[in-house]
Amino acid sequence: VKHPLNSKWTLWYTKPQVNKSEHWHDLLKPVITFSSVEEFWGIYNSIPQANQLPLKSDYHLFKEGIKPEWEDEQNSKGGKWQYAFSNKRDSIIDINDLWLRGLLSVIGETIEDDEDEVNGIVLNVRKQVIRIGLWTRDCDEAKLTKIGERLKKVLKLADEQKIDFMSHEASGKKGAEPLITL
Ligand code: M7G
Repeated sequence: VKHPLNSKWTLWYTKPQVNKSEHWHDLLKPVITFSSVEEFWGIYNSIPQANQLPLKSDYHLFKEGIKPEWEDEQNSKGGKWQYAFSNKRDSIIDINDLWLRGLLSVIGETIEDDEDEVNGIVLNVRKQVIRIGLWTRDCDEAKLTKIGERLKKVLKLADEQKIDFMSHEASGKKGAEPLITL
């Protein structure tokens, strides 16, 4: 028996850039699409854990049909709630556990009510930081605040561990300030 998910989800992977001639679009590839709880666990158990990923790589889990790119028309008016874990400051945080809780909240669609506002979730593995970003469809402040509050609970963040929301449009600009901080 398979337990169907409400939506189909595609896992994407960005491999690290080895030389400057490789572009974003060459490095980002869909891995697999799934639509049940059992398929999710099968995939989760057969891919590298968050803490096993190489530096400069990303995981992206997005609704089927939405590319994990700003340019996708379902992302272009939205943005992301993001938390950046510093390897030094947050060394006690279990990133595997955190990423798994993020994944489950997205495929279970428990972060939002019936709003279809969450497009996907992203893990960026970088030298100094690991970032988790929850991508939304719009920049509606009332909806975003609710989503951000739930994300903090899902990630078990303390009050002083701040998450920022930035629209994709603003992210591209130098010195842009987050729209909301929670
Ligand atoms: P990043 O992975 O968000 O942060 O973006 P990083 O600087 O810590 O690695 C790295 C680079 O990847 C950006 O400067 C872009 O060149 C490229 N990139 C990332 N994203 C999410 C996109 C995207 O959605 N579209 C395009 N065209 N390029 C992107």
